[in-house]
Amino acid sequence: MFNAPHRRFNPLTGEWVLVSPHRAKRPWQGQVEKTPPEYLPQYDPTCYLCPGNLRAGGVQNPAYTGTFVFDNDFSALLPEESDDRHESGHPLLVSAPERGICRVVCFSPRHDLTLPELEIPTIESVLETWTRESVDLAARDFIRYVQVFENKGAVMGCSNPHPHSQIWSQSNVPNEIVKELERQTAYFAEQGRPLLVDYIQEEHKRKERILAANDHFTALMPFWAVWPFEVLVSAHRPVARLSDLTPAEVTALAEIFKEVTTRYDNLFEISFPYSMGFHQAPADGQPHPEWVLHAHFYPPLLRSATVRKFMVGYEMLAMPQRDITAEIAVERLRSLSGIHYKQRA
Ligand code: H2U
Ligand code: ZN
Repeated sequence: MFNAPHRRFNPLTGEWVLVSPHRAKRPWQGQVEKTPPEYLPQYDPTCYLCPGNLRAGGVQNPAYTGTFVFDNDFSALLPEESDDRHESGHPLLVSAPERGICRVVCFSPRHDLTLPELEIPTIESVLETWTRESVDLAARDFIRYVQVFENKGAVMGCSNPHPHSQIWSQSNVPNEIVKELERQTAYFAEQGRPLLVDYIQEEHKRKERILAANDHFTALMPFWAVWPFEVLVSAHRPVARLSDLTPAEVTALAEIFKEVTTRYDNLFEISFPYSMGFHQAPADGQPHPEWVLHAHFYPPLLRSATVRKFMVGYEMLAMPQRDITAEIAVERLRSLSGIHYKQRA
């Protein structure tokens, strides 16, 4: 049991988090306000993402029945090479061109069903769609990295409740992946084993931070978690990319996703907001034996459906900080039912 202020090291990024457990001695007392349940229709005629509807850019969606993928109408990146070059001539004014392709992936035609409410085969089809799109994008000669992610909930800036995710692929490896690549490469060179394979094995020995596990995947609250209910979902073997998963691993991953997101929703009996995304090895055609496919879930909520953690003040200026330890927070999630609250009602 950690009782005193301390730092924890994130071996994936090389960064530290400050933990202040003494500030959270009785973290779960006091009023926990319940928010009224949100009712969404199965089909919403005003939704940009529902089948058959017009999107914001004026394109009509097909009457899709499974997952549905389209190029983002407002892409942050563009595939065309540009001659808009800026050579400042000064080492303190550096820019570089960036090309890419952004897509949107709807999970299903149903406007009202989020990941935990989908059946396992439907979650598998979402995973298969992310995989197929990742392969398709990685095959472009100018793409070096494919980021699959879901922004869920208005509090995370998600623009539409229709369950969907995004894929941004780009010509350079982005910051977080650069850090993880450096750290995993260095660990593999020193130890001869992938960092996350060792980490997951160690966590299974200690059993303090495991949330859910099956033969192929583990969901846990990492020792170095920053967000109150942060979860890491990791493969058990060095799978470099989504496309390296076997069919059994896809099913196992779908089951873990359903379990993690069900417990999240059950925590405050709301559709739990988060940003979630996969970290795959860069799309550089290399084998990457050091890399272990994983997903990070970063939920913003702290104490209730309405009390969120803000990364402000000391955290913006110095380093991330948390009160409640990962060990206590994961116990909260572990103690919840594995059956979604809407299915129990
Ligand atoms: P959010 O995860 O932020 O809700 O993203 C939804 C994306 O969908 C956003 O990037 C795109 C937005 O550009 N979009 C379209 O491409 N067409 C639309 O008609 C609506 C939203
Ligand atoms: Zn919809």
